[in-house]
Amino acid sequence: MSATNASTEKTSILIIGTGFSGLCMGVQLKKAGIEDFVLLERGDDVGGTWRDNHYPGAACDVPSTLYSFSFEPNPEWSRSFPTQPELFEYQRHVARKYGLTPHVRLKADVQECRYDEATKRWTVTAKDGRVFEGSVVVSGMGGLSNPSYPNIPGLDQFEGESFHSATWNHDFDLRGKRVAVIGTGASAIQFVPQIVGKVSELHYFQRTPPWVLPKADGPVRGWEKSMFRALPFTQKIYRACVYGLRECYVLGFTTFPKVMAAVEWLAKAHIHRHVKDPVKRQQLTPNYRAGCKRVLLSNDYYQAVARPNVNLVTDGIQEVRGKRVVTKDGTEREVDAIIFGTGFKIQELAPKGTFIGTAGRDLADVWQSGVEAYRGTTISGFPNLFMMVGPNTGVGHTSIIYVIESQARYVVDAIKTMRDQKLGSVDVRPEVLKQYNDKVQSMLVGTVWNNGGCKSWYLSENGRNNTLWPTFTFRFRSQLKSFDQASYQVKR
Ligand code: N01
Repeated sequence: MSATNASTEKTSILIIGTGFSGLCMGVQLKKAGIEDFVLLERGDDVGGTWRDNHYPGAACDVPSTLYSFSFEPNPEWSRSFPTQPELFEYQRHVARKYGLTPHVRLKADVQECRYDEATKRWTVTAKDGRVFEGSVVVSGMGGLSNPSYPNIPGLDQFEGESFHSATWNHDFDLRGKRVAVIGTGASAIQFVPQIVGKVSELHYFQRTPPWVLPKADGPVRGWEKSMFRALPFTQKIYRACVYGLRECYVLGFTTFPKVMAAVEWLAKAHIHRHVKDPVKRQQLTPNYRAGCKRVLLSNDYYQAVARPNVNLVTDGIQEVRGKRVVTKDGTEREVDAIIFGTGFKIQELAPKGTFIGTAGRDLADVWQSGVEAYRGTTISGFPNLFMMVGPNTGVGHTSIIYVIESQARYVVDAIKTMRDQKLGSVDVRPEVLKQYNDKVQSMLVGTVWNNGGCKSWYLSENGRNNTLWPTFTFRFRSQLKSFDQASYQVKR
């Protein structure tokens, strides 16, 4: 049943999210001459993850020249690795320059997308009651949109201030406060060095230490910017070199995991150089193969943890009592604030009730038996739904924007095919979906992500890797070169 009513906004293509995925889709549709689309954004500005994650020190660990759209090179990047404010501004610039702003509906927090088999259209309902209707839905919600909180008894009754890295409370003055930080992932290693000099005590709760390498970061020099401005091809060449070099890492992750021993050696030297306390050194040294979890980059992390006001706690947290965090060994630590660097609900690409396909099936239920999509983009039983950065599209070594651009090209080609051939719906064949995923899973066997001796969010609870792309990203791009209609059941 469609929830269509008089105030329903009708269009052809509904894009959910205005992060890099949504923006890229919008630009590519415009370039293809398609104007009848709407971008639904739950926030009050475009930008997605890079709008929301404004914690101190937020930056990207992929070089700026690669972490940007190929069609919109930016000669003005101030650093080799872009910071959050610059990335957010870049996204706003893209929205303005490519005329996407009139297509954006802000504060449209999507609650449900429901497919109607009779009309072959999707009805999308926002939490504030607004209704949108279109024949195609492109989900650019991404996996890093919903913060994940640890399940610790008593946490909801904590008597101090608490917030997540993705919902940072800048009004809370950390100066002189006793602070607990839970989590030691990509976000925490960026904000801990920023706050350690302000707080009086930092109790840093580490479950698994990450491998951290030095970051080859620094300001982009004036002459480099001038060169990129005057001779844009030089930035393209630079980007291609960065891309090519990073693709070589894939060999270490997939084919020769022993090569990762060199990464471990470098990371251990990094610890040795900045951490003099032998106990902390040992606590900070991982016991799994580098690459099993995302390898992190920082030039100030170990110096921060080495400071005397940092108490690195490796005992698990048992409960929170009043203002105290109690660990399993019975130690109680009183704190004024808890900051969560505990990541995102990455396995929740389709929260229950969000995508209802043919025969009223909920994608969350369909995915109970395994999160999978064809070419990371389409799912049987969910016609005309395209998922950006879907299952097995994640990358740990290069820019996700490369993946996003590859998918956008495929989706635009699918939409053009539907229009040219007057197709009402395209639904990937179940046998094609299965065959594809069997292949992807077989390629992941033996990789450092599946066998590196760690427990990471790359793997689901049953140990299946439905997060990462298993090989070179140019192979991903090549399979998404054009829409392969024969893999789909089509209805006119
Ligand atoms: O989250 P994470 P993040 N009790 O999932 C710990 C991207 N990113 O927000 O390792 C105690 O990496 C958890 O411990 P363990 C990037 O893709 C990109 O830092 O599971 N601890 C871990 O230490 C990244 O991967 C950039 O044992 C708990 C931490 O919390 C993704 O965002 C920059 C716990 C979570 O680490 C997420 O990064 C920043 C519990 N119950 C982020 N639950 C770029 O530069 C979790 N932890 C592109």
